[in-house]
Amino acid sequence: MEDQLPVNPVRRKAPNIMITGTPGVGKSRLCNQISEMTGLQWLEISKIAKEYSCLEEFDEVYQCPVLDEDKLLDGLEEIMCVGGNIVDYHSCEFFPERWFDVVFVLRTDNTLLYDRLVTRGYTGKKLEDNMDCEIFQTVLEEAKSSYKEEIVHELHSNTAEQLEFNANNICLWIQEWFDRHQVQSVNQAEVETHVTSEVQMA
Ligand code: DAT
Repeated sequence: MEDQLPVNPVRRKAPNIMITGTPGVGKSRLCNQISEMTGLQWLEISKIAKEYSCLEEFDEVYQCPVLDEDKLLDGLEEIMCVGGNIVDYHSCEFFPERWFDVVFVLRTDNTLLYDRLVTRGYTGKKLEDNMDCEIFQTVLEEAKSSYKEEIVHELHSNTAEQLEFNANNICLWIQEWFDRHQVQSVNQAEVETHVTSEVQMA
């Protein structure tokens, strides 16, 4: 019998994780924490788009620049193939499905989110649209229709305790990924590289 090709030939050195949700739900806080705990790379898409000139003209209605998605995706392809990235963005449907091992959608209660967005300086249509986005769970629906349902997880992000709980659970998920794929975690690999170079120097 002929050898069969593996169903998923993609071999990453570490998982790629998507953290998404309406602005203000706590993506940056969570990504920062997970990145510090695991050594995985936090990709803040809004910042990267700005730094690498992936923004087109300013949208006056939505009070934000329009993203050049193709340019951004081309620029990210290589590092996403290597793996070990935590992608942080308020939308997820335009990324290639094959990039991600798991997708977490953060959710925040309306009154809390309203206060966070007002504190951030959001007003008028921008505030209203973002509140509607959370109320109608737009990002969750988008994630469910863009990725396999079994890899999409909804997480509550209302309190500091929930932030800790989510960070710890995602770190556990990452460790299990390494165990399943029988590769070292990024931190372990870093420690060993350091030790090896010291040994070679001696
Ligand atoms: P995002 O990156 O989704 O826009 P953020 O991480 O900047 O959100 O957080 C927005 C604000 O809410 C910020 O002042 C920190 C606070 N915050 C985030 N997650 C929280 C949580 N789980 N509990 C309490 N406050 C939180």
